[in-house]
Amino acid sequence: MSSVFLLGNQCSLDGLFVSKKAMSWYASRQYCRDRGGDLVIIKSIEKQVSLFSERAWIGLSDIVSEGNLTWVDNSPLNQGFWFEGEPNDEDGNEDCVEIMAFSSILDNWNDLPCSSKRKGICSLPQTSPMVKDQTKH
Ligand SMILES: [Ca+2]
Ligand SMILES: [Ca+2]
Repeated sequence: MSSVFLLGNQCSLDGLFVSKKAMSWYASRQYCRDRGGDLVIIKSIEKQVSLFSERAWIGLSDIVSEGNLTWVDNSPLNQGFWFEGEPNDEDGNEDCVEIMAFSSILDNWNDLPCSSKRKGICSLPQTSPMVKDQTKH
C-alpha cells in the first residue's frame, strides 16, 4: 500500500502532480496532456487515500453518455468514492468529477459542471512519461 501524502503545488510523487491554476475540466485535462500525462484515474483505495488534497478534478466524467461514468482511458467506473447523494447531475448539467478534500477521504467525489474552475490532479503513465500512443486495457 502506498503511503498517505499531501499534494501541494506542483508536488510530484508517484507520478502525480497538480496544476497551479484552477481551470475547467477540459483545460485541466489539456494541462496534464501537455505534460505527458492525463487527469488521474483512481481504481484503488490506496490511490484514493493518497490523493487527499484540496478540491480538484480527477479523470472521470459522463460527458459522452449521461449517467455512464468513464475514466479518461475509456474504462468504466467500477468503484466510486462518492460524497453522500452524489453523483446528482444537478440541473442536468454535471458531467465532470471532482475530489473534495474537506470531506471524508473515502467519500469525497462530486459531479459538477465541467466549466467549473478547479485545479487538476494529473498522473504520468507508469511506463514512460513521454509514451504517446500507449494503449491501455
Ligand atoms: Ca452527468
Ligand atoms: Ca453534484
